[in-house]
Amino acid sequence: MKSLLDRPASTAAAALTLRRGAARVLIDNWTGTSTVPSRTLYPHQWSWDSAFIAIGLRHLSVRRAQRELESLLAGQWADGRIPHIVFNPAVPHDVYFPSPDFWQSSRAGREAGAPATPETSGIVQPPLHALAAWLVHQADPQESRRRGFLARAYPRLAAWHDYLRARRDLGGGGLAAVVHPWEPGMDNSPCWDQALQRIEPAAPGAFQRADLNHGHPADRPTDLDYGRYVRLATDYREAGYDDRALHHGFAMEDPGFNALLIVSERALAAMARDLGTDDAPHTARADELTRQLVARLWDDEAGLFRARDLSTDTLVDERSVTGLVPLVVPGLPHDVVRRLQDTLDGPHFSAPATRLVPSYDLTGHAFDAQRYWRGPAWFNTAWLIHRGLHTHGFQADAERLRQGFLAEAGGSRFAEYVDPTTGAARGSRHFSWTAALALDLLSADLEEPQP
Ligand code: 9WN
Repeated sequence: MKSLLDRPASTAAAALTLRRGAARVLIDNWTGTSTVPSRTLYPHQWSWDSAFIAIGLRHLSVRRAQRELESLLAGQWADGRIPHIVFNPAVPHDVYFPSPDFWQSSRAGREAGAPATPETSGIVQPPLHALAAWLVHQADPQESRRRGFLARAYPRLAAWHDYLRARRDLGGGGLAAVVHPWEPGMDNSPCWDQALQRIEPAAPGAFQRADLNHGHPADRPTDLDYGRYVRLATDYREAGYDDRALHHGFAMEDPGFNALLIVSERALAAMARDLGTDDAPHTARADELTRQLVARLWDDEAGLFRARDLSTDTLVDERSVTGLVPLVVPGLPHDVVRRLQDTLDGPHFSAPATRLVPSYDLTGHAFDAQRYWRGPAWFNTAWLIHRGLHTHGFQADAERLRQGFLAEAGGSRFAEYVDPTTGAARGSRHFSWTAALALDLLSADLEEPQP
């Protein structure tokens, strides 16, 4: 275990510069109660962003990291769901679409348990929160106990997982389904293309995009994608966000989403042990979810996990980084782990100009080096894969990815993502999770037991 100070002076100086830059981003993007993903493109609080951000913030301020998660939990619904956006009431409605007047959570979601305030969206994002809360706790267990952080967070996070189990097991095999392409966090991945073709888009005049005021059209989802996103969200809203009342037009078992559910279920087990309550139900659920993940989504021929389209009950024939994210799950069968590692190093994901992992198959028919989740390489998925490599003992690969991540995060001014064919920074800069996860990887050799 080396500390920053044990390293050669030039490396230590570079690390300090990077650390300062990352801290600056998180300070600038802090609103007083939480962190916006980007000051321009995303001016509210996002669910899985906040989990990634808290993981990095704990290295700057444990109190602030706790606050980040607690602000998000203030938007939790009584049915347990953690909404994908918690809106800042001070931000004008025309700055981000869809805004609170589209989701109408406090009115349309009242029966399902939406809070009266704050206003939120009605859909969810990947359940990384329990892992984030556990890592924040571990950063300073004494401070956490003094503030009762775990004792307050644990029942809320357990209720969140209960929601996913009770309302989102749409395939009946135990895995959680996502019902909107924004839910897996990889909005316009080619994995959703076929299923989205069955969705009648909302009329173009029925909504006004705000993302193109800041993002380049070549980087963003298309208008047709947005028409379908709006249609699906409108149908959900009109059903009162009640998963029992609506036959979801889009329903997928996503490997990345379920992998994060598993690591978070293990984190709940660790929290339960720490709090002196029964951890066995969480461990049993994590084990069962891991079995179902492999049984329902593993494609042995392709060497990665696939999304399952529940409308057709078939695996989606696309290779996406979401199919590699399950590497983060401890307790995967050994041969699955080895195949994932081979796939990472193979022609579909080994990019010429970045050590990060492209979001979609480099050789795939829909590959687009610039367009969001259709090719660009993202820092959050790289962090998850780094954690997976580390978990399964591939230390040399993990270290290579960590070094690449840190160099590219600093070199890109903490970009949202990079073009995997040129290495060029794309999307917004000073992006919060890029900065937060850089901070975490800078500290990675100073820690950390697995939950
Ligand atoms: C819709 C905030 C979010 C991320 C998602 C990313 C993008 C939103 C958008 O930005 O999605 O939720 O407007 O494009 O796809 O992963 O959480 O950073």
